[in-house]
Amino acid sequence: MHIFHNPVHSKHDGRQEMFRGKLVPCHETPARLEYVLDALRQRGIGALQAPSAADMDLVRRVHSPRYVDFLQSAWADWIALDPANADLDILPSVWPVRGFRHDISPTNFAARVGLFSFDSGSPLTAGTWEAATAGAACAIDAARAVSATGSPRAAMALTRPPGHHAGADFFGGYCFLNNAALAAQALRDAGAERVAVLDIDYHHGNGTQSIFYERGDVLTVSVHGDPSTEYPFFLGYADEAGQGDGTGCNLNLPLAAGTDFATWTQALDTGIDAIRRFKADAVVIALGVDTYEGDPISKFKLQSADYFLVGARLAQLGLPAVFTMEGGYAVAEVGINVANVLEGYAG
Ligand code: SP5
Ligand code: ZN
Repeated sequence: MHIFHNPVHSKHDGRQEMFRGKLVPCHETPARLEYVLDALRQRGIGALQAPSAADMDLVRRVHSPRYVDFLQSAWADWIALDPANADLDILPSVWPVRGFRHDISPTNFAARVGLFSFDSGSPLTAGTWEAATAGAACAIDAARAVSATGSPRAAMALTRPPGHHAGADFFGGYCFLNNAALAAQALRDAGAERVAVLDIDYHHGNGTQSIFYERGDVLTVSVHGDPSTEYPFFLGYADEAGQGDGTGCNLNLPLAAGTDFATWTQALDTGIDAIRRFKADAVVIALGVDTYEGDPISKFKLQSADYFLVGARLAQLGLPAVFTMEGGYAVAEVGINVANVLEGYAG
């Protein structure tokens, strides 16, 4: 398997995230990816390579140009507010909700941060743009690698920050550019007529769902913690089936907090069946390992050995596949669990 790893991921290194009135240390840290790289190297899994430059035209088709411009200049704009801001990360503190306008972009930078985000748990830092665009490049390169004739049938974008919570024009949930959506669009552009995104992170892939919600060419499937109690709370319910051309092309499989592997894997099989019925030509797997029993912010009960079986089940789809790296916060075990998925996948 070709693994495109982000060589500048550690430039995104948030100091703190807001949680219930307190600033707490970030869960989404550079160490997470280092553990995965170490595990893959130790076990001889995959061929690691750096990505080429990101195709910004593709990024600007999946995300809105004004959001991409916002992200690119955010740090400079933040410093322009006050040079002392260099020692602080950007966190939003005001948002346009129901009844507010979304069609304007206020001059005030702090307001614009709120226009393009949905939580205060996702610090935007000096190196976020560089890290996120290199991650987008990993996703696009991985998609193009599996699309090319005679090339590997599976590839991975091993990157952070993760992507599945990022929408066309918003960041949140530690995500800025939607790597899974970029991979799906790159697969479409390379000739796959129908693409499925299978999201197995603990949290609902709200960004990916919203990007493709009205499209019939991309099926989005997500298995996740029930949003009535679990983040991101405001999307991910079972009755969200897609709209317009996308009607019937979104499948949410929410599961109660506390779900174990036996029940989780039944939902995975339901998702896999839907992808088969959709007759997808290729699949993107948004791989979060925050389904692990030891994850500090999540509540499923998968054990490390279960991830071999997850990989094996995904391989049974028999489709060209792009894996993107999403969540997983039990830092030392993230490497073991991702390596187990890939080993199970390879058979
Ligand atoms: C990519 C991804 O997995 N994003 C998840 C974002 C979750 N953000 C909310 C985290 C809330 C942390 N709660 C800590 C509770 C500790 N008891
Ligand atoms: Zn997650």
